[in-house]
Amino acid sequence: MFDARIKLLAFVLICSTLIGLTRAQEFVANYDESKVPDYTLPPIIDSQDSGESFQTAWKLRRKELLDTFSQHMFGYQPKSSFQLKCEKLESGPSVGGKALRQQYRVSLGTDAGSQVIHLLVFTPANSSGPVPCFLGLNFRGNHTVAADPEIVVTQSWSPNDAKVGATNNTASEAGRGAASSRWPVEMLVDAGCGVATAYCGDIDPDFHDGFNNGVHALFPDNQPSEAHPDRWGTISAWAWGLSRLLDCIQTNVPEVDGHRVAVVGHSRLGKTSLWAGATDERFAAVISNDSGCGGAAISRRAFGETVGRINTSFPHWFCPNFKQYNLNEQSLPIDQHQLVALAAPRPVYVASASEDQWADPRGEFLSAKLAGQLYQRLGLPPLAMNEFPAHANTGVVGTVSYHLRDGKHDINAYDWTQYIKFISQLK
Ligand code: GTR
Repeated sequence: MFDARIKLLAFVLICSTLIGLTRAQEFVANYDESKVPDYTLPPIIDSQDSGESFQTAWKLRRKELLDTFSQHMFGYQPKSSFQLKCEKLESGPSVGGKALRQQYRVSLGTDAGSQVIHLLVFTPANSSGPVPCFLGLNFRGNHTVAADPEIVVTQSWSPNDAKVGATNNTASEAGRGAASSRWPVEMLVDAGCGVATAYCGDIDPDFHDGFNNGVHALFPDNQPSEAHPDRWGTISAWAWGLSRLLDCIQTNVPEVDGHRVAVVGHSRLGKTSLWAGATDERFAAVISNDSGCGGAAISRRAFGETVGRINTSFPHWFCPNFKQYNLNEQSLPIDQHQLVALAAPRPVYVASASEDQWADPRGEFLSAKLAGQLYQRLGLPPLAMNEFPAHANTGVVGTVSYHLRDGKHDINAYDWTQYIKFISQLK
């Protein structure tokens, strides 16, 4: 009897140590370049053609890559129909009269339910015609983007965050303007650009509830499950939401040139902007800021945040199929240079920050560089930078753009200054 108990105890101890070791392995981030594993990247394209036939080959390959990214990583977006209504809630002067502020209510509906996204748009007050515009999601609600008291405080589920005065999963007035350093509206309108944004949580709340809430609820047939491990996770849902915002902008916002909208995002929302740009070619340009693992960083480098870690911390971001690649990046049928390449032939921007090792700046740079080789074969300029920059605040702005900003994981005036140069190439 005593012996059996000891055996059982030993068994339990061994099992928990093994589980613990596996977890620990997942959670220890490598920051040592010499420990990056050897890897072989899947090609962006195999075709040896040139000229017109290469353009055709890329169109076909693009479809194939989109399908593989959908199936193994982000999850397929719904194919069934839905209704969309875009109503203007209000408009007025903002930023001391320099900007026109507009707020729209974007209502989505299916037989299964409805969902409302609030869209906030700033355009220069004195523009003589439609302007190029940045469109990106924000982390904590439109009211955090600028201190303007007219901006609607989000009613959607909010993560508790003292910095923006959100408690009991509810946003509050205290958050007004809390993220304004990330959204330099005055600088953007002064440069002749528009900027449009919506709260990501209006589209899909950023927590794992088994894919029942947010826009997931509108499409029960497209819900990720054991039977359907290739259906949209939250990042794919956010990207789909960005396309719905573009629907609204293109049809209802004459101050914005709907053919010069650059999709932009920071961090998890930078992963989202890359996927939105890949799935929706109406976005005229694509910008990912510090997007890291699951964004622009090469997964096979397993530097900083890894596939296993991201799938453990954020089990709802990607489709269930992506979990097969936890601690198994070398088996991925895709890698992130191909995601950056999915923007081609449209201008694409990858940006990193020097202290943001978690997001693997060098891996982000490599993706931009490799994607640039595809652009070159399409007859466009490649990334005009061969090596990872030796110093921060170095970059190139062109069809394929990259910069390494000095400092932390963030999006700030330095980044936006480059994005203004970048968007100005859209004609
Ligand atoms: C981190 C996550 C990153 C990045 C970041 C963010 O916790 O590990 O992948 O997305 O959040 O969105 O700020």
